[in-house]
Amino acid sequence: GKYCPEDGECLELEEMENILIDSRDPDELLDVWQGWRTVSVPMRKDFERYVEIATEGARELGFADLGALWRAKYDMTPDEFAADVDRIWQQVKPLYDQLHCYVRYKLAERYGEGEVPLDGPIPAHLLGNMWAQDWQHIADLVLPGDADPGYDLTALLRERDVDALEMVRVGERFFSSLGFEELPETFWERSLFVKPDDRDVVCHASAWDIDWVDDLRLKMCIEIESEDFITVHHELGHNYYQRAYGHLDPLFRDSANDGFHEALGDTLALSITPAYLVQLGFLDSAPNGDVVAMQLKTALDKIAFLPFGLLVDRYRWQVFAGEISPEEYNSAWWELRERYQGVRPPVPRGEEFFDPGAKYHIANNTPYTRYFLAAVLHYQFHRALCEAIDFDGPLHECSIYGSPVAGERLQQMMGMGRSRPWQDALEALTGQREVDATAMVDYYQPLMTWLEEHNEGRSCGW
Ligand code: X8Z
Ligand code: ZN
Repeated sequence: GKYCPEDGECLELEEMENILIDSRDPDELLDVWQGWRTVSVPMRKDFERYVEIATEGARELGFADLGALWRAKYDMTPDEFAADVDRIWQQVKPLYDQLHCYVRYKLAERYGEGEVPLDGPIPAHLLGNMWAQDWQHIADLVLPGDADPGYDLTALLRERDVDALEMVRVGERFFSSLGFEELPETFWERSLFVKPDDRDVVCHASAWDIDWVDDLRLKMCIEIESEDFITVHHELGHNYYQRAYGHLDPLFRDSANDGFHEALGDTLALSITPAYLVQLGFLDSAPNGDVVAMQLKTALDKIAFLPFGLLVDRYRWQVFAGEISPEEYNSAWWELRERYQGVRPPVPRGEEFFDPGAKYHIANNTPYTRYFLAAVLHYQFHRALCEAIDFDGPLHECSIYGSPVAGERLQQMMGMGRSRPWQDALEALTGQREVDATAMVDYYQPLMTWLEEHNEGRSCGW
């Protein structure tokens, strides 16, 4: 999709995303926010038809609807799975509520209480991301003036002239340091790392296993910035997982559940600590950064994501079950956005629009609860690996870089593919049989204490 403003050149999604990242002019933000949502208007009818066909297909296979089919892939009943997701959300919701409260105050300081009322949901175009799904790009507005994280990864990458290829090489070296075999030569020949200027491509990052042998590839339009550095690790996680289960029967060539696939690379990325950046040569010495500032920065990415990760499929489950009818496709979407995320559309969005379709995974029929699971799971993996290597210190300082012991643990789990219930795979890695958000909660304890202090006496919620 492209957005062609009346008085200017057409914009692609990546350009509009960069405006949301850089601009602090509410009118400009609103323009691209609305502009991108023109691409999904024509999807509305097709989506309705897709739901009909999907329901027919799911019923033929013996499921109530496509949502039940999706939820049936977790070694428990669809209802048990939905309840388990709720349980996990309740574990992390206090973190989100505190972050939301703090960020809303900061945005009101910047844009005024007229634009950001202190008792309501936050206008979705002010959060630095097209879907308000992660807020890392408004860190400059949100971090207290005296809080210094000690370093800025985007600046470090640019200062060192690290290019897209080198970012992937650094990611590969991390896996190698854990004992994983290097990527095949064909990976480097056949992957796409940089947005080509002679043709249109789907830039949404993905990782491929073309021949189920070793033709692994990454497809991504890498920009030189910290978010994409993390995403490179995320995608490589998919590739190394694919390789680890490649020897199994075709039916088992997948992750334990889809959340595991999404969590693998993110687990490694948690080890991109200041100490690791020193080892990499990106920093001369570990900066004496402020822990809370550092955590606030990552929380704007990881904690802010949680309700979005949950609601995308809450929405589709209800659509597929017929609980949301085509006449309410858009209003129901915004009700869920408000209920879970506490955000609202900056302008009225009636049924002439189809805003859910402006999110890749909805247009692309890709389930999304996997990202919610992964958002919690990768902290649980990280905690287990840090215990396995006898790391002594706070979780946010632990890096598994260079540890074959951690690599061996990961390999054991990944090599099981989906040949066992996911609970067995989780147990092999962590000793636990349930998704447990206490690792994430413990990780952010310093930030949580600080947020509670700062929000004291404020009215939170929406
Ligand atoms: O789609 C992705 C990955 C590819 S599996 C880049 N993610 C979700 C998104 O972009 O919405 C990663 C985080 C959530
Ligand atoms: Zn992924």
